[in-house]
Amino acid sequence: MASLKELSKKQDLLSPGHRLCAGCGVSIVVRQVMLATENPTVVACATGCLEVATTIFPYTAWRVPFIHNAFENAAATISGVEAMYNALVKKGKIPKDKRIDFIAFGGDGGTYDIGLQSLSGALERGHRFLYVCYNNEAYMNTGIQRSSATPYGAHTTTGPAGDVSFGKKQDRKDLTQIVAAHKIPYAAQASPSHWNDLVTKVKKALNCGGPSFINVIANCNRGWRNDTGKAVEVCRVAVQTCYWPLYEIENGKLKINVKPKEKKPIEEWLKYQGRFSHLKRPENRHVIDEIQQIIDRDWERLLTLEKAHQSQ
Ligand SMILES: Cc1ncc(C[n+]2csc(CCOP(=O)(O)OP(=O)(O)O)c2C)c(N)n1
Ligand code: SF4
Repeated sequence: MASLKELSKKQDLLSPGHRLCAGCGVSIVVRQVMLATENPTVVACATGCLEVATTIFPYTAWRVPFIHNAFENAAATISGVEAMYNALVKKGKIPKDKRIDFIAFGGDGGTYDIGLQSLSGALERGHRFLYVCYNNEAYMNTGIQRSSATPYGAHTTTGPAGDVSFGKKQDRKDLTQIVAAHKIPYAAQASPSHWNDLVTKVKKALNCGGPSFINVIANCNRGWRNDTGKAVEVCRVAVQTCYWPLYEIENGKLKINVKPKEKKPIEEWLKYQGRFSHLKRPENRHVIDEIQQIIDRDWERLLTLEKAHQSQ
C-alpha cells in the first residue's frame, strides 16, 4: 500500500504543459499509473487523446521513453520492446539485474475495438507488460463517436439522441472479462477516485511476472458533458452505483475490492452527465430502468463469481 506522503515525493512522469482538456480524467489516471512505477519504464501509446495531446511535435510531456504507434497495435509494439529487452539481457548487453518495465496505454476505441487483436495476441504470447485502458467510453479524439465501451442509452455523435433515438442501443462490451479469459496472471478494474487501490493494482500488475491488464474508468468532460473539475467525483459515483465495480483477478481468483455499503441508484451517475440528459424526458424513463437492470444483473454476476472463486 502506497502512502500519499511517499507518492508526493515522486516525480510526475507525465509533466504539466500537455494539451489534454482542462478537467480531463485521463491525465489523472496516467499520473497515478506512472507514480506506481518503481523501475525505468518504456511506454507505448495508441492513437487517441492521450497520445495526440501529450506529444505535439517537437514537444513531449513524457519523462520516460515513449513510442507512438498506430491506433491498433500498442500491445504488439510494447511486446516487441519487451522481446528486444530479453534478447539484450541474454546477449549480456543489458545487465541481468537491470529491470525495465513496459506499459501500453490505449483508449477504449484503441483497446475494446481496433487494438483488440494485438492485445489478445500479446496476452496469449505471455509477454511481461501492463496494458492500461483509459476508458472514457467513446472515440473522443475524433469527435465523440460510439465505441463498444459506450454505455446503453448514452448520446454520441454517431448514435445521437433525439426524436427517433434514445442514444446507444447496445450494452457495453465486458472487456475485463474477455481479457481475463486469456488466463493471464493479473487483470483488474480501477478508478482514479480510489487512488490507493489503483496504485496498488499497478504495482501488482508490474510485478506479476507476465501480461497484465487494468481497465480504468476515465471521465472525458467533453464527451460526457460533465462540469470541469468533477473528474474524480464522477468516477467515484461510478463505483458507488456499481456502474464501475473495482475488482481484480489474480491468478484466476476474482476479488471485489470495493463493495459500497449502500449501492446508489444509477440516476446518481447519470445526473452528472449531459450525454444522458435526454433520459430525463418521460418517454425515455424505460431506458433508465433498463440501465439499472443491466447494472444490477452485472453486479450480482460479479458477486456470484467472487463467491465461486473464493470457495475454489
Ligand atoms: C486505423 C485507424 N482508424 C481510425 C483512426 C482515426 N482515429 C484517431 S484517434 C481516434 C479515436 C480514438 O479513440 P479512443 O481510442 O477511445 O481514445 P480517445 O480519443 O477517447 O482518447 C480515431 C478514430 C486512426 N488513427 N487509425
Ligand atoms: S476530449 Fe475528452 S478525453 Fe480528450 S482531452 Fe478532452 S476531456 Fe480528455
